[in-house]
Amino acid sequence: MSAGVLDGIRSPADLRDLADNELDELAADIRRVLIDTVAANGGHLGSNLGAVELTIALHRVLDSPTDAIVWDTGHQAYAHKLLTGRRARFPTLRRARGLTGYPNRAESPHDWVENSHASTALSYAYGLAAARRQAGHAGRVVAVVGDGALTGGMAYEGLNNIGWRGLPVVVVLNDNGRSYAPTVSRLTEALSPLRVAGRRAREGDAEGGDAPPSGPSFFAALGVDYHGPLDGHDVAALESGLRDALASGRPAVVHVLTRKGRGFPPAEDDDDKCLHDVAPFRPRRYAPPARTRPRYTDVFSEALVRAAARDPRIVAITAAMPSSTGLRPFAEAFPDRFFDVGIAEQHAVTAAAGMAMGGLRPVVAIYSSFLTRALDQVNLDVGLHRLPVVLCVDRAGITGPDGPSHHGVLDLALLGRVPGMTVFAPSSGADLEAMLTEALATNAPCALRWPSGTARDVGTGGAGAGNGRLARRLRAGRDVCLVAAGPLVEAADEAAGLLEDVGVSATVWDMRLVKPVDDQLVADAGRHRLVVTVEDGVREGGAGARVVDALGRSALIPGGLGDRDAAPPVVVLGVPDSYVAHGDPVVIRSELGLDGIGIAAAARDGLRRVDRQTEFGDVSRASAML
Ligand SMILES: Cc1ncc(C[n+]2csc(CCOP(=O)(O)OP(=O)(O)O)c2C)c(N)n1
Repeated sequence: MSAGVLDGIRSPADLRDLADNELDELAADIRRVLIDTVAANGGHLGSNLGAVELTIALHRVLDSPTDAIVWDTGHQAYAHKLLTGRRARFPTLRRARGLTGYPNRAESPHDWVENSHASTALSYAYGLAAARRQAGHAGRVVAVVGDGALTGGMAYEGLNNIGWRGLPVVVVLNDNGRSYAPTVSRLTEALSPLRVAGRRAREGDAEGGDAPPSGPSFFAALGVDYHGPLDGHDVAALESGLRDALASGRPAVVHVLTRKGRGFPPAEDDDDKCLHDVAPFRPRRYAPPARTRPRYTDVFSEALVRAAARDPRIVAITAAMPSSTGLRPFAEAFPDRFFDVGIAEQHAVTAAAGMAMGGLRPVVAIYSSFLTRALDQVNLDVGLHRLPVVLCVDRAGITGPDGPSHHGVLDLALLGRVPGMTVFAPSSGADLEAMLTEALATNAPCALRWPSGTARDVGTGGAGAGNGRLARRLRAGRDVCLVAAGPLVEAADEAAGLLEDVGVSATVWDMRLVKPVDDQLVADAGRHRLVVTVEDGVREGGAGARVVDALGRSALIPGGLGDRDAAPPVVVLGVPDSYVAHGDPVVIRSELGLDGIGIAAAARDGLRRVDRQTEFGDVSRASAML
């Protein structure tokens, strides 16, 4: 796919000599490449289409990378990639070993930050500007933040500090009125009264109230100048506004109005999320992916609505992701019991604690990767107070093309550290509903975590699902005990089949609860020559580590291990202690040995080593984690 003016841009310096008509052509070229590439690979579409002119203007005014551009979240930096020497590799976007979906320091010196969690850019910019001031470095620092990301507490913490120290950071506020859904913010409403009037009229003025205080005075009070609002699709206007702000040498906000999805009608018209992020599609005729089988998210969505119809105390909270977390049907059925709090996970969790204190039964629907930001709140505000908050953790495990910051691999290890927290890991849709019912009936903190994708179907009538707080034995064998959590139960069952083919008899347990571990499971695992645990989270401190601990403790109880006098060795399979790159989740799991073949191979290898130990030494010496 060739793209006229864009193909001539090797670095930002090539942008400076373009005539006005060429700039228009360049913007059109970029949009074409964005649509075609995201259609092929999936990715962030609406946000990138809206930031094309802004990116061109930034790179014409600034001298990157001497001047630092820090993209908040980084999901909107595709045009930045195209203009900073990555045009040729762009078709590999989000593919294994290809370009990443966010800025990435290994890819380019123009990229500073690669964490892709929202609301951090102002803090990075503050730090960079402080370091540059100390070093006498003349490079300027610009943070580009969306109105959505500006709802996160860290953004305000950074802004407060930038103003207080008078650091010459320019904060470009890319205001398209949306996070995924319309942004929950009186501040950006105050800055964009016209846009807000339109939205309120469309929505029947659902959340009215007095006129909010004026935005510029808010910034002035913090010691930050305000420039704008500027038309975010007019390169000349943007350049002039940016130059003014940079020339002042003062902390400044440059307020830019953009349209999310600009130039692609299906994105502009998508009320749900302006095609913020999409799976691959046919570029000429966009259609949402057809789903035949329900995902875990869909099962949760329906189960929660059913539970809420029975219990009026149930309320649901999202941190700016109502549709992606499956809360849209709840919001429609119970608008007064639904809370979008903005991109503010910490606030979401503590707000849930407050609601539970007030007698409600809050459910926080959140992605695994974003929950970890609120761990202190989970530990102290929910855990210490023993409050009945239910954390419903989606996109757990290896998620795939979004890379290291989006894999949900820490939740089991971290949630397990919170005293009094029950942690459920459903391995099927039916079990998810059973666990949600159990969690909502528990007068203490609970978490359920599940992966993205289709829910395993174990039939109707509950025959294939577990109940209460019991683990479930799927197969009874003699040689090795496979203990699996959540989605890896299916892989463990497959491994047992492969082992049977080579004459190894395997037991398979579905843990169901990662915390507390069911005593029956521990007692049964203890009678095998080898235990292999499997989870799609970090090996260290996760579900497997809990099984090791439980086996070790039961070995100290007389008769705790039946007729064995030492706990069997345990192989703990999971995600290693490193950041896992982006790629196809099925391939990543297989590379990590977390599929049927990998589990079977680990079990055979473990058994061989145990047998060698038994032959040449004391079997009890094998009782460590292999
Ligand atoms: C801490 C955190 N929570 C949630 C997300 C998921 N997320 C990615 S982009 C986004 C919306 C961002 O809105 P905005 O900053 O206005 O950028 P836009 O896409 O509208 O340009 C959200 C909620 C995230 N990246 N980080």
